[in-house]
Amino acid sequence: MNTQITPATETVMANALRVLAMDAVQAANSGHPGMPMGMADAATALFNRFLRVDPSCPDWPDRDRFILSAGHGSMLLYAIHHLLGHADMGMEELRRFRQLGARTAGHPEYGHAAGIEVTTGPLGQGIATAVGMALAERMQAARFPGLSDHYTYVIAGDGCLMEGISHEAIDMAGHLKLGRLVVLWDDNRITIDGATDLSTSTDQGARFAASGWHVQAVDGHDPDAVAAAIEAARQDPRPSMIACRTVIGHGAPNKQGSHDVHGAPLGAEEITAARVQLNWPHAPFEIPDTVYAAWAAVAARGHEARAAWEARLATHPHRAEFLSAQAGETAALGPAITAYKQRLSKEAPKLATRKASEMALEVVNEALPNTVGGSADLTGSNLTRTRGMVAVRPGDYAGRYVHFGIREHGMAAALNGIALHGGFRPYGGTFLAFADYSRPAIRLSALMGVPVTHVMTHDSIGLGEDGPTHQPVEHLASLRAMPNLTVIRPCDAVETAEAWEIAMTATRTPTLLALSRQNLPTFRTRHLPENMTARGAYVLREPGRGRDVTLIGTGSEVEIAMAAAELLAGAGLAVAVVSAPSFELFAQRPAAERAEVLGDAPRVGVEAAVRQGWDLLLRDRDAFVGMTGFGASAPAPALYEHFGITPAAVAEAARALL
Ligand SMILES: Cc1ncc(C[n+]2csc(CCOP(=O)(O)OP(=O)(O)O)c2C)c(N)n1
Ligand SMILES: [Mg+2]
Repeated sequence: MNTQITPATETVMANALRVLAMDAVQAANSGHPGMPMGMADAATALFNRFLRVDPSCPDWPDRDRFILSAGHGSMLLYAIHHLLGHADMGMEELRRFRQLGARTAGHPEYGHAAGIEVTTGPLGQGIATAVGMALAERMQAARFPGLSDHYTYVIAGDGCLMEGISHEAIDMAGHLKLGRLVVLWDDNRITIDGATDLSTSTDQGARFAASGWHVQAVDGHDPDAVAAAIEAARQDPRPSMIACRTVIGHGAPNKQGSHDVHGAPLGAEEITAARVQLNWPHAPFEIPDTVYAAWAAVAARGHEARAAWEARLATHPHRAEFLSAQAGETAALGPAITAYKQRLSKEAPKLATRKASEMALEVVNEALPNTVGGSADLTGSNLTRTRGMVAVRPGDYAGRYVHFGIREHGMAAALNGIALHGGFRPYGGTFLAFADYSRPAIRLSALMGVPVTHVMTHDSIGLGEDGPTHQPVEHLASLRAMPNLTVIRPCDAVETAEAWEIAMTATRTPTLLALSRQNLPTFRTRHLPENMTARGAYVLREPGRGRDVTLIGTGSEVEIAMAAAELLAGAGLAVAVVSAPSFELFAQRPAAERAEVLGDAPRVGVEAAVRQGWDLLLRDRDAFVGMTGFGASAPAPALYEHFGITPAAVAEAARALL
């Protein structure tokens, strides 16, 4: 940097963001110029006066987090990163906005470029993920005093605040008193269809205040006012919402203030007019050195903050534990799980896999000090809280168990935020039927490759009397359809332990455990040190000689397949039973192994769910015993009889194939 250059004023710094956004959208002939142009002043005040980030080390643990919840305004983030000097965000990337292979995807994508803290775009996800980040910050501060002292800043739009998930997030953050969470609301009163009064009359300030937030309202184009509000927000012990009254597309003289600037290029004529209005004589993608100098000063301040933090870390008494948690160290887990499996195989307990999950979690939480658990108000059903797990409370974050409340979607997003923050390995529970309530956040964890664990109990009609509202039927199929999500439905306590080992050692994949309410015998009575569940499917019962038929089950229906095998064996048939806890893991195995496990003989699949997705395991000529519609309210054994998911039915289906 040429130190002779007098850095530009904040207004000019903000105008650089505006111009880059409108020029990149124009070049791409697609994108959203309105939000970046409207929030450029507030974002500049935030970065210039507060945000501590270091582009030379974008992932240092104590950096402030900046979440662009209004992900359609991605050019705001890319322009900031470019001006801050991020090595991977050169001007070429801005020129290639929205093109194949560019880091500048339509919406910010975690992992595509440094400093993108979370993938956003589905409105409301960012603010809800930020709640998890702000919680993780406090939890880390409680464990490592002096090493965690950062803020989580969010820019959210009208859309983020209209989405239902925002209610769960705001409620949770207010209750937990996450005072280092600061939300700048882009109060431009415009969405795609037009003015917000077309569709909402909510007093957002009153809504946030009712949930225990500190609320302010400012002119979003007055940097001093925005800065003063941020300063007050930082001092207040409550989470803060600052309503920044802005004009969407500010700087485009003929289009600003209208929904026309939300998501379409301004057009050459309007861009020329905006350049005049903003007093910006420079060509597209040309930034004066004075502007770079001003933004470089922001980066330099962050660099200093990081150096000071590194010095604190170097002499911190818990440096090793901090780094181990940060690295997601899991070396202690393998031996602990193996020893536990050995005990299980010997004792062969008859347990619901949700109970087996609790027992496995005892081992996991003992071996891994950085796990954080929770449930959406179903702790006693999901069995997610192990002995000695202290609850996180408002203002006291030393615990490791979170009462997420009846907020499945907010919980799933917060789990993403805790994992993205770093230092923790989070899991959370609910009923499998309510996975749909969490689904958009599960999808984002899969898209981002964030290893959170979803503990989903009551995984079939086997839950019984609560009836079809609570009985998942299509959920396994729909979750298996999601790329990069490992769904595991273990059949007994040993597979459940193996499933937890897989979940807790995953690095780029979320895991969903589907667990039974009803008791199941232990089938894996011969101890195998290998994690067989990691194979996805394997032969549980050998046929003894050349197979006549292969029965394939998952979870609680492995018991049914095993009983059917005995019936058929009694009639002189050679029957193999394959346990298939995870279709995704099986699909990743070599073709030869898959062929050997499945064999050439006729196959019958059995699962108390719809058949969709079973084509990985079954051919057209094979049979399936399962569900074709919704369940019913009755004791579980009566339901299995009623829906014909029984050993006799499976044996009959097999005989019909022979
Ligand atoms: C969950 C979800 N629903 C719908 C959309 C499509 N969408 C993108 S931006 C937008 C309007 C958002 O309005 P606002 O947050 O006020 O943004 P502004 O127009 O002010 O930039 C909509 C409906 C989306 N991205 N995510
Ligand atoms: Mg808006």
